[in-house]
Amino acid sequence: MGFKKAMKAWNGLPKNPIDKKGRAYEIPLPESGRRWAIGDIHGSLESFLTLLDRIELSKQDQLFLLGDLINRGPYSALVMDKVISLWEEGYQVYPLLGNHEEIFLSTYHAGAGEWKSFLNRQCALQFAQVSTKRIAKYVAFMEVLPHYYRSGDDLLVHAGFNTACEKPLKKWKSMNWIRSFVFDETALGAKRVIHGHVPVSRKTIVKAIKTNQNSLSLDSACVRSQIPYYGMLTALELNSGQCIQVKNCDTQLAQ
Ligand SMILES: [Mn+2]
Repeated sequence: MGFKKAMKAWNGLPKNPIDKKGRAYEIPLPESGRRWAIGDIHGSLESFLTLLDRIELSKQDQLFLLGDLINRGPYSALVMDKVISLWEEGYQVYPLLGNHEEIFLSTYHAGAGEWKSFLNRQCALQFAQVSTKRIAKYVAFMEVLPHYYRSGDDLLVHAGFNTACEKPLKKWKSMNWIRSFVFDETALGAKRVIHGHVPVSRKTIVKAIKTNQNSLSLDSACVRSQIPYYGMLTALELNSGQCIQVKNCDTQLAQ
């Protein structure tokens, strides 16, 4: 079976998406495992691998990745390979589409000229070094990624929800791009929103968890290690509130 077909048949996602086009899924709570969410990885492979070690991920656990797996950091292609292999090995991995995956897909489909200029960009260097077959695999993978997951009382999304409009759960574009939003339990039908996209310091994240904030960014700007209190990759366990953060440990510098 080709990769694209395999992705479509992947049984890790429930058969009935919330949205008929597969842009949103309800993920049943795990029977015994934990629910980890990790913020924007942005091509920081070594930090991601270190964090996976630290949380001791098991196949009983669920792992939500909040989007922006790629660009900026040095190892975008290898991060894609790692996430896909976790998925193929049977880990319960639930990645989201971020605005950087959205840009990757739209550029790929925009034609050879656009794609070539993307590959010339500093942030996409690693994609220029891999085969077109591997790129096609990333495209197939990204194309099935949803805009949000519902898990118990939590919503997981890359950027947030536009609660200023009437149906925030149908404003797909905002979910990838919004910079700030007002949490609204009634409009969202959830008690908490876990998102990335908006960089916050490690202290802000820890404080937000401690004070039970109902909207929470886990993007601790992993590739911005030159800024004090940034340059971390964050994992949050959604049931217990346990938060594990690792410092960026890439052996190559961010682009
Ligand atoms: Mn983003």
